Amino acid sequence: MNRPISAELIEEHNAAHADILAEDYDALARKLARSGVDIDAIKDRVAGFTVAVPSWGAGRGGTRFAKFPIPGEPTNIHEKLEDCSVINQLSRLTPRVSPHFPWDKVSDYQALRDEAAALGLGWDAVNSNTFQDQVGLAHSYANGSLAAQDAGARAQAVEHNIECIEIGRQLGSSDLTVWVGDGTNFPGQQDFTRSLDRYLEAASQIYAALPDDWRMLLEHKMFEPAFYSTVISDWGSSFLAAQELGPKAKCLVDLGHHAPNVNIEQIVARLHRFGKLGGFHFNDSKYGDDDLDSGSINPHQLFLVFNELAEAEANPRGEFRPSYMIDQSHNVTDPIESMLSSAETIAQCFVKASLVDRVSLHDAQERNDTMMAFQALRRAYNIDVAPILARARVEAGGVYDMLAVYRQSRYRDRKAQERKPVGLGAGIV
Ligand code: PSV
Ligand code: MN
Ligand code: MN
Repeated sequence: MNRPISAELIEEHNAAHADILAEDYDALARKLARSGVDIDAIKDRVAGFTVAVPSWGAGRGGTRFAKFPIPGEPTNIHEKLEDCSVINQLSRLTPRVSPHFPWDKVSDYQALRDEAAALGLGWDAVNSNTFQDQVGLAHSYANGSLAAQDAGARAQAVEHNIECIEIGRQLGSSDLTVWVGDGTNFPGQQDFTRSLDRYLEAASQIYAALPDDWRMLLEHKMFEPAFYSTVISDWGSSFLAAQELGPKAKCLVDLGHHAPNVNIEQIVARLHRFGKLGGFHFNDSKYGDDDLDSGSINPHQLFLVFNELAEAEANPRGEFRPSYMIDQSHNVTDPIESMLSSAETIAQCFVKASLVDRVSLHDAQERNDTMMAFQALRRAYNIDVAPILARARVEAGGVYDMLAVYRQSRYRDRKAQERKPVGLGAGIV
């Protein structure tokens, strides 16, 4: 296997921190044992937890005002894969990459699949892009894609999604994520009902092309690029569309795609209740679709989302198979560092949710003992689970302190020598 970070560096680092880790892990084991929790069982649960990374997240993002390239930034899917393999090598949490087309287009997808496998990576959901015009397209998406009035634009968008499914088959994916920016900027610009009709008709053609074991994940977003109305603006629209399309259509929740203060954890419970919870794009936000690092603003919300997921897993209604992915934009950090940090934060919330004493929680709920129900969540949230994650990571071949080893490896500096500079204004997203 082709591993970008030196095995000796990792071994030395882990050996130097073995005693500290053992001390912290044993102390936490004793604390958890007092509540009847076996730390090794929790650690084994973490070993099965993974979250995908987006190929576009490996590049420096930007805002609509500017993009500031960094030396050593990846310039194509091959370099993005290499960066993603660093994240997985150090964290052992991110073994799959989610590609985006046409950004990640190549001529030979079997070769790309092999290239990823050699780096220890597989493929997650395939993402289509009908929110930008590309050179050579016959129809513009300026007035929408799947919901456009222009039948040519709709047909082109359908065809692109079907091509993404075909690429995904070659890569070994089994989900297609569809996010469209279709919507309006002025009252009266489009008829709300007729634009949804057009979306549903076009989406059903994509749905019809899905292989039996595939899912179509519908990603809603409240606003941007449309600022007055968006066709699939919220979980209600997403749910209704998924219901109309059929059982293989599910809803994808991007944490940043809601109005401020919306109760996202309740949305998770609702979607699960009706068998439509398809997956997540993890990120954080303060104002809108900010794409900030997961848990950087509201880690408690992320914990509450995972608490609902733990409840859902314990009470599956049909299938429980949510896909987890990071979807962030890194404007002021090295994307590898941000995704390492986010993957750990996401896994931390997963572990904390696993530590909730559900018997006490449910008992308090039954007795209407609000304070004790809240304390059942609070006790788990307050536990520092870092030693569990570090032990699971090291046992899987990852590293104790991911950021320290990443910096010591001087990976980015080495890439800055090897890779051609990304021009100003060039954007991955
Ligand atoms: C646009 O809001 C967006 O950030 C969505 O979250 C998609 O998942 C992503 O771009 C990639 O298309
Ligand atoms: Mn997203
Ligand atoms: Mn977004």
